[in-house]
Amino acid sequence: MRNRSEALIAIDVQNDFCPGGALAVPDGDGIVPSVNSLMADFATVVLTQDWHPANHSCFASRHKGSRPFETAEMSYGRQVLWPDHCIEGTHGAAFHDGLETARADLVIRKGRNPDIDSYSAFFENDRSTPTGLEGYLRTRGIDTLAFVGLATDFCVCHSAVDAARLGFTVNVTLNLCRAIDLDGSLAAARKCMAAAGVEVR
Ligand code: VGL
Ligand code: ZN
Repeated sequence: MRNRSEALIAIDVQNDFCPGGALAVPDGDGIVPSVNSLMADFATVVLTQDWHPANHSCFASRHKGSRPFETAEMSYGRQVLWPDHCIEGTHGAAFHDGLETARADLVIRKGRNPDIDSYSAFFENDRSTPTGLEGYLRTRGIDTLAFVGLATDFCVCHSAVDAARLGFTVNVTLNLCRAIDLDGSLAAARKCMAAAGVEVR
């Protein structure tokens, strides 16, 4: 029986996060068949899409003398500088071809503000500007969220932790996620999720 109070949220299963993409996550595409199968267990399926304007301030290319994967101090705190990725409307920003997007009830795009990155599906990286996803879920009576997707240690982790902070019951299925793992970021993400009360399985 599909429980109407539960939603599956698949984070950023996009070409740029898959092998060959601009910010490829090792084996990112390996999760696609299992994510598709899992959709059948949920009454509500939400897909997120990292969807940046070409001049986004999280791109190392916008910071003179900086290289991808270095960090920079932003108005909202320290931020990793990324290779240009998921630029709105490009092939890299499109969902992986194998993902069953037709099944989605909602597609939410994030990272639209050129001045603030947005790892989380709920809040931009200032941790306070909402995307509107919380309202969508609450008005539909959804209180339990299952997260899968890319990347474990950035967008999945931030989304899951924010969801828990907002009072949702949250789980993350690690074998349906893949990580970037930058300087121990995967271990840090696991700790952060556990501390926030996210069930990591
Ligand atoms: C992501 C880095 C930059 C992600 C998005 O989806 O985890 N990571 N933008
Ligand atoms: Zn991004």
